[in-house]
Amino acid sequence: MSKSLPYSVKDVNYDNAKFRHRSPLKVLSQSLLTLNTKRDYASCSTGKFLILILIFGIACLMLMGTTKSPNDSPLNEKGKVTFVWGLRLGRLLRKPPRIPPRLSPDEGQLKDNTTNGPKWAARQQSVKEAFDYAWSGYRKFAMGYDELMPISQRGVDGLGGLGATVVDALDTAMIMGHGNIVSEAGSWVEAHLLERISQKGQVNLFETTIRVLGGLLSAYHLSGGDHGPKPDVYLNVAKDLADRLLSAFNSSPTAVPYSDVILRESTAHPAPGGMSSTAEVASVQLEFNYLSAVSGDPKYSTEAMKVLAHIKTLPKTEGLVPIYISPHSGKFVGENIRLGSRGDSYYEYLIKVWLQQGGKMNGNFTYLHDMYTEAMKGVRHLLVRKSIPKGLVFVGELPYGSKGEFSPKMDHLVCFLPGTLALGATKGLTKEKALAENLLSFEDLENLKLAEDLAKACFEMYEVTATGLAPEIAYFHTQEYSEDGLEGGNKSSVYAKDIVIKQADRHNLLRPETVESLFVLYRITKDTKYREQGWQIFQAFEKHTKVKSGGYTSLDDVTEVPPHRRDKMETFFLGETLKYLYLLFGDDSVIPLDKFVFNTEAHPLPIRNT
Ligand code: DMJ
Repeated sequence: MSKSLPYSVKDVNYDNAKFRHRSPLKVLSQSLLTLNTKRDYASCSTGKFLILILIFGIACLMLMGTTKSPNDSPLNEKGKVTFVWGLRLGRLLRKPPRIPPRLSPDEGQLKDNTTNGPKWAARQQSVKEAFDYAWSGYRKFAMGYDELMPISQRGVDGLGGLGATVVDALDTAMIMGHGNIVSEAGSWVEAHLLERISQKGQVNLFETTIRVLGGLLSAYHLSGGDHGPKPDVYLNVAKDLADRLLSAFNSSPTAVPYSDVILRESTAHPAPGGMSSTAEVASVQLEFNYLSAVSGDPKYSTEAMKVLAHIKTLPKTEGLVPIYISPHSGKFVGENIRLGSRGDSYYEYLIKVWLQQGGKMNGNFTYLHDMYTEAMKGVRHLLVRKSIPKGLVFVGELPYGSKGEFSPKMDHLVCFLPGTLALGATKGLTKEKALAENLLSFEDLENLKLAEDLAKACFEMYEVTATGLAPEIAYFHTQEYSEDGLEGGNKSSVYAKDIVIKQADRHNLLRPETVESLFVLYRITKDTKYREQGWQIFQAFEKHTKVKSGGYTSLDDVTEVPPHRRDKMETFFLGETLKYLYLLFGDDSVIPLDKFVFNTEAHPLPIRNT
């Protein structure tokens, strides 16, 4: 058993800076510095002295637990930019330091024979070992590269060269209580990342934000500094990175950022073709908001939230939006509507940003909840169908808009949706509690039902194949659409005829979306079938993707055994897939869903305490 980290499984309403002791005098002097009055401190006039007394009084009140103004939010209903999380007073708003409990999640679970039991503790331990195996392979052959190529036993920089696997894996290691990996990854960040950021060229705004910035911020929040560097190291790197990423917003003539940033120059430009992806521009807000909250600088949140406020004003199809948007005109481009690639996390962030900002307790973000509710209605009306012959509920696409033909194509990426729907329905509470407290509207119940139905289709995408692993894309047989001879290879599957897998779509990239949804649905419904399904998927990963010399690999074709292997371990296998599996088999009090939101790369960020 690894030594536990100073990570709290219960005490989640803190930012890690809160457990670094600061005396009231230091707090006051820091605030004076912030307000640029420190130079007058010794020789102030009576008037200035009274102002200082007043400031001191306010600071004391804040430190005694004064709540934050719900108006301190980046965009109010009228779209006026203000500020998130009470940031005008910056760090003054932090509560006094508290030492969190030091029990690691798995230690807690092994002792717990009631809710979880030794069976799940042992399975969780297997996931932890898999993470160790994945990390060791990466460290051995690819340390400092973005990704491991496990078959060729070398590294590759597919994401701009910021050591993306290191940062993506860091908070997973913290959550698992893997002290040695936290030390290795953390030390690498401290020694190399700032320099890399200042030297590297082109990166994608979205990928860098969700993986690297999100990973750093989550590490900052979760770390107590016992292993690896002090938490402020993560925050300082995050700020430097975000300052450069801001050029994507500042260079664009509209609220829609450019997609690519040249880090060393702090300049940005559009993607080839000029368009940005809707999901990309609308899935950076959780990270930029949290950075503003902890840095005390509103600029990150202000820029990022302008995107959502702008999208609010654009015409939509029953809440659904095309997958491309132009940074030049600020308008959507084309009519292609889908919840798979380029569309997915737009919908995810609508509800998660609303939750992050306090949900119902914070009226300034009601527009996000409204946009989400309308979009999910649109999904149920325009995109949900049933397959034949066995009636799996799936979400298809509208490549030519609502007047064009429906396509029964579903990317594996869409499998984030069951989890998001369930989370949006109960706001992270268990279904039992939400029902008992009468908190579920008609819409919530509909969405919860759809979540469970869709999770079944996602799981069956694994179950129908010979390897037990899902393809990247599946088509569903319907009255209008059928194609023979394209089955997954598991003849005993009841749904073998319902799911069509085309030759070009048979790869598996170790993606997390289905296990992500199984995790959320298990937390919310407490139905153990979701755990059993997750375990089945984990075993298939172990059987078919584990590489002898170290690490795990993507596959070329999930419908044949043994599957032909690709040569890449994606960063999200450590950042997301193994994290969600670990949490699925563990205690509910670890990263509780009513206290944290996971960014779209599974980096947990705390919900604003309203
Ligand atoms: C991750 O980088 C994120 O989850 C993103 O939103 C979608 N794709 C991958 C994982 O599949």
